[in-house]
Amino acid sequence: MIYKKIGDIVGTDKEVKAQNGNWVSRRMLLKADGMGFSFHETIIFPETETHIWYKNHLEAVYCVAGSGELETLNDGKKYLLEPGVMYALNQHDEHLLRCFEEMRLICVFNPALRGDEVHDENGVYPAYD
Ligand code: 9YT
Repeated sequence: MIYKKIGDIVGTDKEVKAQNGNWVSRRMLLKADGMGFSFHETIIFPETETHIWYKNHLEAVYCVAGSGELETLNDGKKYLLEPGVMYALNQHDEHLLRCFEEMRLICVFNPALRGDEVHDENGVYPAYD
């Protein structure tokens, strides 16, 4: 049984900050936990735009607070992000994530992240598996 509180993560090496300052990710379950996925709380800061392209991962995201917009780059479609919305990047969709009001997102990655990943210049996390 694994039991954690967000306060156990904040301020540790499992709280990872984006190099561009756009987000902070609190990684509550990681590869080492052996669940087959990782589970994060991500805070996205207002008035930011982040280029993301998870070529090596699938990600599902559930918005619990704040507001923003996701634009998929292959077709220019825009999706409103607000509490109660879930999106899944089932086709490794390259996108822009814009934040209007600070967002609190619950994110799941398959395969699980190792824990130290930050986006490269193309918004990609490396494949360690
Ligand atoms: C929504 C999203 O992918 N934001 C970037 C951070 C990522 N969720 C993470 O590493 O937790």
